[in-house]
Amino acid sequence: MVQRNKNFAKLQAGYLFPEINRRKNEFMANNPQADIISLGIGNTTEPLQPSVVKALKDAADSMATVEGYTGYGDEQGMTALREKIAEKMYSGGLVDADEVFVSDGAKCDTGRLQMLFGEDVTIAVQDPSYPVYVDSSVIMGQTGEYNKHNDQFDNIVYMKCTAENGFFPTLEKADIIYFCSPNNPTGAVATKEQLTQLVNFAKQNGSIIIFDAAYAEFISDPDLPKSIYEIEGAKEVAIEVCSFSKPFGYTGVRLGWTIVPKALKFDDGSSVHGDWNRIMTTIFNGASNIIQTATINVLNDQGMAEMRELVDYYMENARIIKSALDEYGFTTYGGKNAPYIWVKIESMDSWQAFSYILDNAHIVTTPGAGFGPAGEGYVRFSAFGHRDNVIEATKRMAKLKI
Ligand code: PGU
Repeated sequence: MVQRNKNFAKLQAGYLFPEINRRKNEFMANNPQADIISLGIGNTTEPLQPSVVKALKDAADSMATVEGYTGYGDEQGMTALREKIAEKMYSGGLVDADEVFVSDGAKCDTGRLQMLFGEDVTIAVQDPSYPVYVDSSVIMGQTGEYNKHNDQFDNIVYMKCTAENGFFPTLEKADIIYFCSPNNPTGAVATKEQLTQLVNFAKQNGSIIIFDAAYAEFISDPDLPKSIYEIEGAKEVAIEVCSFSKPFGYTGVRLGWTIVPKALKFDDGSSVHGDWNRIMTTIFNGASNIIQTATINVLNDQGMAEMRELVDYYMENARIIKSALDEYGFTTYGGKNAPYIWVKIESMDSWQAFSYILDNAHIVTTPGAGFGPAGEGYVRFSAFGHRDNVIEATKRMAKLKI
């Protein structure tokens, strides 16, 4: 018999979102008449925009011809797409095209990044944070055991992000620092000063930052940084993971990218870019050529304008949810330059609040504790629903007595 990867035994329960789905399905089985509204997982619901659909059809048609057919492509992504991403998603020459590695999404790259560092590094996460950072580092073997008394793994530094510190943590030493802005789940967006502090801290301590910018396009305030590379010196200390999932509605289409700057080095002077290239060429065979070709053809003024429409639609949902919850007396955070609303719950713990809201309003949310110990006492509302459902949900929220 083959020995199980011992790190799996350290993981607690299943991955957060399937676990929520399981509880939702259980509720539906017991309450078949209930009309459930999901404001839980951040999963897009609006159809693809017209230019995207046309570009996808054209790309598929092209594959039907001998001249247009392509098979395996460059593992790093099509050159034209890498150039377009550098040009359209990073203004002012912040990144070079050959620093852009196209992928099948930010989650997948976050997992693959574990391979870049191996099991001997220490990691720090914002607490609460997107659960993939902690779970994937547990699987890689970077952590010790889970401690029930504080809901923390040994060998992970949890940097608390609370209302008291404006959701920007006291920075703590670790080899790898995960940082997500706009933040999932708190909806907080780090200012230029805060990111400067982060970059300087990483420089002083020889850390590498993994900056998750999956929600960058949801920032409308021009003073807030969309990319870590807007901060001077960031290219020597940071990798940025990003995605078309949320702004283009590509959650099921699958396309993202990671920026690995050429200036980023390991302690022996070797190139992080070189090793990432080695990982991608060895275990990744490129994102779908149809999706890549289509996206090259929508990264223009028309396509970007349609992307803005989609983002504005979800941000109007966020405004509606936040203002309803505020009106009903809840303390809420986020929802302004981020598609998540982080809601304080005083009277019960966050899994109890999840069940209470599901039972009484038939709305699925995400319990804050699922994002880490400092998420206890909160629930997350996602703005990625259909407008009618969002409005109906806000009416039902009036009944919530928590
Ligand atoms: N990074 C962050 C911070 C995210 O919140 C998500 C999705 C991703 C990356 C995934 O990006 P892809 O490019 O689509 O891979 N978070 C959602 C969905 C749950 C999940 O497991 O990804 C959420 O509800 O938090």
